[in-house]
Amino acid sequence: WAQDCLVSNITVKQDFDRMRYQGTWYAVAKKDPVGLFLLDNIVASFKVEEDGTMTATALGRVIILNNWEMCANMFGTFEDTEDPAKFKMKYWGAAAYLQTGYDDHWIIDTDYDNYAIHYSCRELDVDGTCLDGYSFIFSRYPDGLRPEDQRNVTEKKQDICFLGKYRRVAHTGKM
Ligand code: ODT
Repeated sequence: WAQDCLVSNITVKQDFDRMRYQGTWYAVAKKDPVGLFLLDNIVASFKVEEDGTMTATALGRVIILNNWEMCANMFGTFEDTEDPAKFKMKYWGAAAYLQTGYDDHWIIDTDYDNYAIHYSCRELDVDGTCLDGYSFIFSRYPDGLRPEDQRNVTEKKQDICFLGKYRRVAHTGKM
């Protein structure tokens, strides 16, 4: 079995349930995109609004402009697609100098109660692989994944062709 790393072949969570996904998720690992933005102490909180739209806020330490370090307060709304686990995320910051954007937002896998694997490819290469993308490994607990979830998460990192490209995201509690 040879892995082709085509973005179009990446599988996502079956029957994704946005209601169960709500609440707080701690980023414990991240594969950065080109022009990385969120550094560490990244906490995302998802919510389903009354009309069914999924929204989220994210806090995290960022470096903006010339080494200005600060805590970013970010907002996102998620547009549905025909796949319940694939969204388009429109995002912006509480302050104008923070990053704005419109990214793919795929939930590769989650058990809702412990771990989640997020994926976003920003730029496709001519061969259909991902030229620039990022991914978050989320845990319901700030100190990391449960040992019993680690094997599955490693498998999924490989499935999305990002294995070996993650760094640990620290939660120092100092923000
Ligand atoms: O950090 C980077 O280098 C790229 C990521 C920038 C997107 C941050 C926008 C967050 C908007 C609020 C939504 C929170 C949901 C977070 C879930 C996964 C990460 C996009």
